[in-house]
Amino acid sequence: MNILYHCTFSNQNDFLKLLKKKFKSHKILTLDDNIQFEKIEVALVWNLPDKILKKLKNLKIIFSLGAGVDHILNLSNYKKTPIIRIQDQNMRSRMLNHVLSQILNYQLKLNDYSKAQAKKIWLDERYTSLNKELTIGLLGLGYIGSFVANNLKVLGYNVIGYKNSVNKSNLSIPVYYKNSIKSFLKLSDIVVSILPATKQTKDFINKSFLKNMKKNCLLINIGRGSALSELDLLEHIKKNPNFFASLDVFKMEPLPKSHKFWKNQNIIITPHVAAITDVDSSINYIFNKFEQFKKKGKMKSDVIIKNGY
Ligand code: OXD
Repeated sequence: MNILYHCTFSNQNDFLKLLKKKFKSHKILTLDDNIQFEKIEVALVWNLPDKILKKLKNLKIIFSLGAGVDHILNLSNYKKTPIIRIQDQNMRSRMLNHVLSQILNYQLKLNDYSKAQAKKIWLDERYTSLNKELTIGLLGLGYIGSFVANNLKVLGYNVIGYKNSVNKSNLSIPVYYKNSIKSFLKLSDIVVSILPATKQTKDFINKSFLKNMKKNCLLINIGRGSALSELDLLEHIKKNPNFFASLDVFKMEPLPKSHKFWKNQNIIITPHVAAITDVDSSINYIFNKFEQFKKKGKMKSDVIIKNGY
């Protein structure tokens, strides 16, 4: 089978080498090859150009090389081809580690000591909260969010969740729905957003959302940058000096050098690395799904296209 691979990860070449090994009885092609686009039935992609998608007239299935699928759904030539995204245990373990690192950095006030170290100051001790004294509110309780929630609970944090859709969840935490966002925010000392990029989540974290959060609070955004109104956040921090944010995703990536976030003392920036795609396990995941697809000749999307995630 002819498979197109296109990916903008920094380790895209290592990924390709391992893919070729795993799919040795198939042809893995990249845009550097001389491709007959109409022969491509399967595409493995991260940031595929729209003009290339347009040429794939016989595409039967698209694999997203990350957890998110907005990079596919946003293409104007996307015509409802089934999408399979990576749901990988290693990816969500990494996401949990990232969230935990940001919670602990805030909880233990580690930034105060780093700043003091730069000035050779031996700081007085700082009072720090115990896990059981903190409530972590999670926005987005899908494959990754539910795992993060369950594991934070095991560590003794109070964990609550917020979901827009009222459907079954196998979570052992209190879940707030739809209009109960104010109650959810009122309780949360730390809010973690794992929201996907959809029409409904656009600027969901805006002025009124921020106003309903506690004044001493940490916002962690590891979902999508489109869910946060960046200007509203900057305004909010100006008025609330004990409000902090840890941001891994942005409206524009890479974050432009001129962006005000870079110099804001209350904001920690990481460059969309909270849950990098694990090469070995994700290739195994894709391969297993591909084998199922090959057997049946078709496959149902594991993304609800109309919801956008
Ligand atoms: C993502 C990812 O979807 O990094 O953002 O997998």
